[in-house]
Amino acid sequence: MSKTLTFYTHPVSRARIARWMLEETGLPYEEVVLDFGTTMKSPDYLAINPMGKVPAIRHGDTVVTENAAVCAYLGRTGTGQGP
Ligand SMILES: N[C@@H](CCC(=O)N[C@@H](CS)C(=O)NCC(=O)O)C(=O)O
Repeated sequence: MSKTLTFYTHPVSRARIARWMLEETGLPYEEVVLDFGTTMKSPDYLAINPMGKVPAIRHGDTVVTENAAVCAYLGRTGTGQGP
């Protein structure tokens, strides 16, 4: 069974870099849109990214934050070289 890939984002943010990589991989993903200062700082989201920033992704039990790390992770995963 494939792992669920969730993308935490805001449309007007640097998370568009991670979205570009998501689209490049072609992997199916779910999107969660967060608002600055409210849901981005909620306890639920801070449990995913303690910085309270976007982007972040969750892939199964793996959470990755920071655009560079997200792109590197997706680059490996999208080509079958990742976990
Ligand atoms: N170094 C991080 C920067 C992430 C970042 O600063 N994201 C902004 C949006 S462009 C954010 O979530 N800001 C929310 C806040 O600071 O409260 C990355 O490249 O992913």
